[in-house]
Amino acid sequence: TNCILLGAPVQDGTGRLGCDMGPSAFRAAGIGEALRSLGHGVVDRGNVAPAPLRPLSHPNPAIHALPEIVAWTEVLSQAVYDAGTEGMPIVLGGDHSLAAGTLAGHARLAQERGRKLFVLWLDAHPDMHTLETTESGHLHGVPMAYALGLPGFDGIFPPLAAALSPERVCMMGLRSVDPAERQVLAATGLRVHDMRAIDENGVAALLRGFLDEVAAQDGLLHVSLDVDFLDPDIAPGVGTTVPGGATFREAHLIMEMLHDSGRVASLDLVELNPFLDERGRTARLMVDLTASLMGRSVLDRPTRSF
Ligand code: DIR
Ligand code: MN
Ligand code: MN
Ligand code: MN
Repeated sequence: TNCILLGAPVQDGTGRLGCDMGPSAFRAAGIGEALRSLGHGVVDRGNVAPAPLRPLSHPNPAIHALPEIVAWTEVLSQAVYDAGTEGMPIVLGGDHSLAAGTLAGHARLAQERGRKLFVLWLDAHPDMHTLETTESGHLHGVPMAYALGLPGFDGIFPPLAAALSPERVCMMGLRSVDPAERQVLAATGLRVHDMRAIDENGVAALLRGFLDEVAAQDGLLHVSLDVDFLDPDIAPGVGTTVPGGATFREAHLIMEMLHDSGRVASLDLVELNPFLDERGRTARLMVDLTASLMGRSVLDRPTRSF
């Protein structure tokens, strides 16, 4: 695979500083070497530069940094689109608001190829607020609502080539859902596997159901990995830790199964805050998970056909 690394030092979508150091930390933790050692081509395009700001406002007074996040959305949508025409975009975040841009870019790529875009969202949070419902006003809480084409983004965020279909989205790891998000999740009917579902069924059975569907529809799969999907004991380097997250082996198993599926077209690594990390430990874990996704395995084993 021709891996194209794009740094996205976005931090205005959260309530604290530090995510802008994420791309550097992923590089220092050896993401490029890890991919090369697996036989992949790696091109590091450096960090994407933010677009100029336009004045923008919204009646919801809680919202922070709307012009900044809209500008990132525009520039990242184009950068991911360009990278996707040449290889597999791997975006080094940056907070999760960057997914507004990457999902817009992937939607355009999939649309032009006549393929169906599927999204695996690995996160403690659904990030499903609209601009009207967000109470924190942190725009890392809205990218999924935007990508699904929920109302209220028109004329503020860039138009989508195609809205994501809810039945092509699978969320795993949820354990912090705001009331407004809970309503929307129930109404739109995406596949949602909270931590209780993982406890009861295990990640393998849940993920297999989704991957079977991706294969049946010959889909392109985008993976969005938020650091807070992981348990804070193994991944402390994030501003929004929530207890009771995915374990080391649950996370690696998901990545190993994703590799075997052969369906992953793009990856976002988000919410790493190196200022909160313990000597690069969370950055290294995210790099190791990426390596599992890209083919690192303990033993050779026959690939299950999905
Ligand atoms: C909360 C927390 N739902 C909010 N969101 C996220 O601010 O809207 N934390 N995404 O990582
Ligand atoms: Mn998130
Ligand atoms: Mn999160
Ligand atoms: Mn927040």
